[in-house]
Amino acid sequence: MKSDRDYMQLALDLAASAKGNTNPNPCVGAVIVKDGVIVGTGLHRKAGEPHAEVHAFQMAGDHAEGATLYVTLEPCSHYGKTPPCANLVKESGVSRVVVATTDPNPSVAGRGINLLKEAGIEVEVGLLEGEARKLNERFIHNMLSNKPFVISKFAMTMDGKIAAHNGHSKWITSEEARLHVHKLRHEVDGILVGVGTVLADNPSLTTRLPHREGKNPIRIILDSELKTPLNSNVANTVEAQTIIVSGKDVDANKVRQLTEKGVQILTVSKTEKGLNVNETLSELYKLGITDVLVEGGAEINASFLRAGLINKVLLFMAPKILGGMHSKTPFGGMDIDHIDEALQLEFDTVEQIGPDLCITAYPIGE
Ligand code: AOF
Ligand code: ZN
Repeated sequence: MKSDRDYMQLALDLAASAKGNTNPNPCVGAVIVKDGVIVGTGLHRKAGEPHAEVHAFQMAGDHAEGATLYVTLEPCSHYGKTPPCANLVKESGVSRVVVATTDPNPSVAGRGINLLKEAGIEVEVGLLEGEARKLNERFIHNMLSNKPFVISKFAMTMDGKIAAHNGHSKWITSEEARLHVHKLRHEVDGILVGVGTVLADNPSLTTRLPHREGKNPIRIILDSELKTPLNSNVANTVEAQTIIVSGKDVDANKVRQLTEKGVQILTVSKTEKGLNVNETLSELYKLGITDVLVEGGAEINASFLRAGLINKVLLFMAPKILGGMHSKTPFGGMDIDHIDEALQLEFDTVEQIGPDLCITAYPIGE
């Protein structure tokens, strides 16, 4: 006999299978069970398409009468691109609804659950809530902050170096670890680097997966003075879109030349430390970018650290020791006097990828 937990786990697995495809929407899965038999399953595949519940009820048909619905996110109560799922649930005849977590969308935020309860349906909230919230960490952050979810990613040696003193860095981590990063690029809306990285490495910042076509994130270059070369890979927008974030007082001619190449220029205010990263994120969110992989360099990493804008850290650690006082480390910025001023995080997962470790951590309080 399967338990509530098993069915909710199935709903979560269904939801997770669309990870990276549903932006800006959350990943949601639904399972309908009648007398121990799964009569309907569904997931939200893509923004604009039907919600998870719609697919599940379509499959279940009349079998939904008296059944239990397991759904990973509170059924919606609003008219978005699609009509409210709560109405569908009420009309379906299910007698019990098990919800993993509430919907942080201000247009829903508990209203979906209330509608069901008012209709006399038994509703339970909180089963596998931790997993459900983690699956939609990006969506939850978007709804609460109106900013993209920021993942700070870096690769370093065991002694914390990202390059030799002369900048040589190819490669610190293994091919397996680098492939993992490409899978991640496929899942995010944006990938962000500073112009220093463009000038030093001329990266293409595209998704390269061996056996399937990857989705390219939008390339975002923080470049206060518009130094990105016209012949750089990121200025070639045939493969992927590029947004250059600059100050407001830049050369109009360069703006025109880059724009002609298809690059979008976003101007933001400056602080004494460079471009205003907080404003940058708000503007990127307005452009529909819901998450951003920040891939350095050290000063860009430091500006996100200083502004308290890192939501998740992804560290790839190679079993190598480089040594040296002048080899680069992942975060630049000002020297700090006291260890208590460090950003406090908690480790979440550790995974071995080829010879390397991939460690994820969240700032405490996130
Ligand atoms: C659900 N089930 O499968 C999803 C939900 O524009 P729309 O109509 O697609 O609405 C998007 C919002 O609906 C999204 O922001 C979130 O609040 C909720 N997503 N709700 O009941 C689903 N994907
Ligand atoms: Zn819905």
